Amino acid sequence: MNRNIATLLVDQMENYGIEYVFCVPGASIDAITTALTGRKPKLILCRQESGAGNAAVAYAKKTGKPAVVLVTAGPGATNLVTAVATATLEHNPLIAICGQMDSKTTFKPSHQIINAEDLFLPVTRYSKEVTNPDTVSGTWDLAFNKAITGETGAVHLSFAADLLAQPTTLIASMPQKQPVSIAQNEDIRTAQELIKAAKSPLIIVGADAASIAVAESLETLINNSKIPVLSSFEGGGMLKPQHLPHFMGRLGAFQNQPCNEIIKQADLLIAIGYNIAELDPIKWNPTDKKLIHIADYNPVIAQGYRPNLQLLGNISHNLTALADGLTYSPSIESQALQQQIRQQLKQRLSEFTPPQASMVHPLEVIATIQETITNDDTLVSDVGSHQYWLSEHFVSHKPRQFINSMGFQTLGVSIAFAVGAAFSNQSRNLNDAKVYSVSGDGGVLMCIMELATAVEHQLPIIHMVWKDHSYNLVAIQEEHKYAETSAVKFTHNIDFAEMARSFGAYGITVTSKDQLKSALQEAQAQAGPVVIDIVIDYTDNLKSIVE
Ligand SMILES: Cc1ncc(C[n+]2csc(CCOP(=O)(O)OP(=O)(O)O)c2C)c(N)n1
Ligand SMILES: [Mg+2]
Repeated sequence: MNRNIATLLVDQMENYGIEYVFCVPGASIDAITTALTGRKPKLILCRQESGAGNAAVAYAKKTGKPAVVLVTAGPGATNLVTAVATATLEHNPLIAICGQMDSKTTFKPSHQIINAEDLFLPVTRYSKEVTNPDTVSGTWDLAFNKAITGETGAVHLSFAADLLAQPTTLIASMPQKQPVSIAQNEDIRTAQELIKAAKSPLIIVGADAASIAVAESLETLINNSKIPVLSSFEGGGMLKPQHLPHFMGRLGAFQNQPCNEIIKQADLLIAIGYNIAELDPIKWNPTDKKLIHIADYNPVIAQGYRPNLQLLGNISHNLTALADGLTYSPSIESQALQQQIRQQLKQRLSEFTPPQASMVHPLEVIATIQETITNDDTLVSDVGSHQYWLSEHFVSHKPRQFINSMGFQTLGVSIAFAVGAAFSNQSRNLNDAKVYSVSGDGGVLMCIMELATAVEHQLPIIHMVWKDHSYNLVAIQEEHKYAETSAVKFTHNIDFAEMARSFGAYGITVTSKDQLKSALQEAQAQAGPVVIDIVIDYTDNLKSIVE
């Protein structure tokens, strides 16, 4: 086949180390799918653009690297918008490539036309329809660098079908070395002085810090300072087991967590890689306490987040510098409070209303997952009440072991996230790693199509549907606000195990904790995906999550 602009684009992907192209095809991009044949980036055929997009989001959450999501013009592009917005708000790098209709027909009310550049503008770091062959490589370079630097996020490029088909002799560019910035020594010293002057400092770790490199430097900082640590929903897994005495749990969205007391008493907050989209800082810092911001970018300044000092640049490097030579211990009162909170965190794992007959309590599911999961495995959560249970109670010692969508809080990500996570394991040769995944009975139907992708690739995904016949997270908030609910109940029972079998996956139904234990063993023995339909008892949700 003749070399054309589509080939040039695939050369760009290959030069930049793109491993996966998650795709739903269409005539406007068939030149690219054709050009991908036999090339390094693996094309993964998905079943809906949101699924393709969310698989790429999960790949980025797991690896810190962008994948390409490739979709067709018009409805392909509009279907992709939510996943792209999720990536951008949650700071996950992603390259969205859309087809466009032939240039002679664009921007008239013609077949499948949409102005994709404008469509993606508010949900990306960069959005461009490329119209000139000479600018293909340069625009790719620019877009890719925007996706991977600073706050990181999604970028969008679209190409008209006739441009993609155009013959070319142009050569693809190579990635350039990125500048690495670090905080000034003077600022590091000021941060050390602020810590030494504090009685009860508190570290809050956010999603942007969740990497192995940062976890290692955080370990040194905690060794040298014994400062207690809280994490956001996406910033977990950062402490080793020996540092658990300093782990105060995760920030809940409803200010009812054991950690709230230590937040109240803190006189210095150290926010490390905190993405304010996860939980508005006004919820944990309404009185604007002393704050140190440690991240790779300047924060948006607003009530609750007015840093007295910013340590900008490479987080891991700056934390190591901060820990260097620092000897500090929080006040006796602060240490006593740490112990008290640890006690409460432990206690609440066993203090719950026993489940009704033929039902399982969320904490029983979490305890069973906790017993089963190994270090290289991933746990994915969808959005809903199950997400709060998992985020607040599942303990992990590996960054990004637990992934979920908390910034955009996109319902219906789980199975696509599980697919993306499973491919990220393949690319890192983690061939025995399983992906455990949880959704509600609402969200699962927003991503079930990607179970077909998981079956086709025989991905080792164990997906648990927590069936309560409602959109529970909405229901409990309505109950709290109005003492009644509306628009949240499902009246028809869906047999998710049977549904899984019809996809070619393995299906199991579970109505007790013991059954779940053996179901997980049975599931582990399968080569491909498994769906476990769990009848869940949500009696404790209102009390545990909201009140
Ligand atoms: C795309 C999208 N639509 C709607 C919502 C609002 N929402 C958040 S949680 C939720 C209910 C989830 O129900 P389910 O999946 O059954 O989980 P459960 O809360 O019952 O555990 C809804 C509708 C959202 N966050 N995202
Ligand atoms: Mg539900």
